[in-house]
Amino acid sequence: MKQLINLTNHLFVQHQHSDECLALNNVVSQLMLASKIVSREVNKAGLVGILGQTDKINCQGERVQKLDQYADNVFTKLLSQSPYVCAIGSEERPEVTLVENDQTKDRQFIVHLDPLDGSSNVDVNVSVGTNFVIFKKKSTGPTVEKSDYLQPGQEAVCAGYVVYGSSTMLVYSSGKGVHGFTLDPSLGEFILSHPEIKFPTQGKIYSINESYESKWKQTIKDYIKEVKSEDDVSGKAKTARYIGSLVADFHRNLLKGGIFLYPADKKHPNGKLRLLYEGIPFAYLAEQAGGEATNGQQAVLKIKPEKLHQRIPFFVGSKADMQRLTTLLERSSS
Ligand code: P6P
Repeated sequence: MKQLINLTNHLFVQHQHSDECLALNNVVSQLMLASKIVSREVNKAGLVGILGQTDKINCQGERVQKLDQYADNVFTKLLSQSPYVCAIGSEERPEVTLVENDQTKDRQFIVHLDPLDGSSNVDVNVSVGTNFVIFKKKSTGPTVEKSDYLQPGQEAVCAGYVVYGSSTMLVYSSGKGVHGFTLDPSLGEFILSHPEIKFPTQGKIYSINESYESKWKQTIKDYIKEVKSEDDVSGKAKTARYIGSLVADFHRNLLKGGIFLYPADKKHPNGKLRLLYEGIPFAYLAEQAGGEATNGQQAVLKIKPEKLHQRIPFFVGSKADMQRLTTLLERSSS
């Protein structure tokens, strides 16, 4: 029989069965269970009247999709049931959800997540996903401090995403490389299908919403013009791929090579994407896979978050492509 490695066992083996790994494994198991439940609903959304929008506007000022709300409830509830989670930050909630009880000494992990990234695409059957990052509580007291849930990405102990697409895949890293697991619905297990994923050092793809071109800084205009020509670092013009779902755009570029750009512009002066649960998960994976991620000035993983829903300009991709963009951005700022 072909070797079957599930995510639970993979995490154990990666961390030599350490005690901390037992606790982390429990948190990841809750994330897996929640993602299986969300996957089931996403895959039959058109049949159960869960498509479309609610009458709510979330703390981002965005219309809440029915599946956004559903996914947020499932992930928050299941993470709160872990004896090791003390706080949950969600795109759908203005404040952090504190999981208080009298055994807070065991509650050592904070989880930030976007329960359903790209959800506006669900109604048209485009892949969506769940992005997450896990931090370890640093303060020693019984309560969760702001410094515990506003840590830079370089302090993360685990990060990843689930992409609900032609198959449901969970891609994660706990600091020892990037590994992809495909959900086998007949087993209800995430089985290792993409071990040791590496970002190709340069890519044939560039991803950006070109409808905003008139709002970009000149450097971004110059870079996008360059990648469309033989002046690209690869010596060949890149092809455009942009689906409007970060998790889907990132997953494709991670496997095939390329660069994703969401710059600041006149409409989004600080960028659109959120640092804690969009920037950091993908930046953590990108660096673990040999790629890079910046906000245009510094590595995303070095940014100290000031607010839960802080937005950043976001650039992530293959090393050679990111280094070329960084050179142009540094030159324009000097
Ligand atoms: P735009 C989805 O709403 C999202 O947060 C990301 O998943 C996606 O990359 C981005 O916004 C798309 O934004 O402005 O191009 O529609």
